[in-house]
Amino acid sequence: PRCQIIGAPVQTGAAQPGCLMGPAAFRTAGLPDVLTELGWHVEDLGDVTLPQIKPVAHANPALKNLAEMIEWTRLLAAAAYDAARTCDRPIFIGGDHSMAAGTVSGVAKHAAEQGRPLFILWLDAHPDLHTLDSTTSGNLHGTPVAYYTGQPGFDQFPPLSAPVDPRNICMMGIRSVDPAERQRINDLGLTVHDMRAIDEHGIVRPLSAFLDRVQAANGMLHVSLDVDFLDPSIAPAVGTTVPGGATFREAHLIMEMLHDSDLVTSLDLVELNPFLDERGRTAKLMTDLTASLFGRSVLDRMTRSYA
Ligand code: DIR
Ligand code: MN
Ligand code: MN
Ligand code: MN
Repeated sequence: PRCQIIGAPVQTGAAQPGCLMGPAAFRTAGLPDVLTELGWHVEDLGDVTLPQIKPVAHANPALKNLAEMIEWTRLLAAAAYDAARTCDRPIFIGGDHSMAAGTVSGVAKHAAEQGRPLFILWLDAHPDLHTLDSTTSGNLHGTPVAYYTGQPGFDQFPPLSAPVDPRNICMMGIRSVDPAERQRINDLGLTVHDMRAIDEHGIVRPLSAFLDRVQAANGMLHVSLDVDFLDPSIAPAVGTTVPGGATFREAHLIMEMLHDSDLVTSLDLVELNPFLDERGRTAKLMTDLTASLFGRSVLDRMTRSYA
């Protein structure tokens, strides 16, 4: 199988700088070599770079770096579309989560051309469901899900060729939701397993149910892994830590089940801020989680254990 790695040094969507260094940290942690050792043919396409751009005006005075997000979305959507057509499973190494406006809309275009529905597994403390009008922080990493599902108000952005159906989105790990996002979750019908639900039911049953839906629909599956999905005690290198996140084993089990399912067609690794890390600890954990998704296991397993 073939995998392409695309660096997205985006940090204009986050409140504090540092995600710019994310792609370099993933490479330093050995991500390409780890995947090669697992039998993948890996091609590192390097980093996408942003040209000089002019500011873009908006009625919401809180918005920060709107022009940058618009241009990143354009560039990353094109790169993601090409990668999804060319290889079996592109990995987009970030970069803050605003980059998912581009990566998801790009792979969505490819899925639509294949006549297959795109499903999203969003692993995050936050639903990132603000529109440009509802965000009060103005940090645009809180908005990609609203963009790629086609919510109103993104007229200055590249037009979506294939909006993602909100009912095909499953979120896990959620524990910080703003009022406007809470309302939108109810209105749009996303599946959201907050940390309360994971405490009560674990991750196996909800994830199996979602993977069964993807399989039954012959869907493509994009996984978007935000560092803050993980508990800050094991993953400190993120600007928006929220206590009570996923444990080491919960996170690995999700990745192992995703591998067993063989359904994943693209992956985002986002919000790593190496400036906040402890000797590469978070970069290494994110790399190890990716290895689990790409087939690293303790023993040979003869059966798919998630079903
Ligand atoms: C908060 C935090 N909901 C905001 N968002 C995110 O600023 O909109 N943090 N995505 O990672
Ligand atoms: Mn493909
Ligand atoms: Mn996020
Ligand atoms: Mn988050």
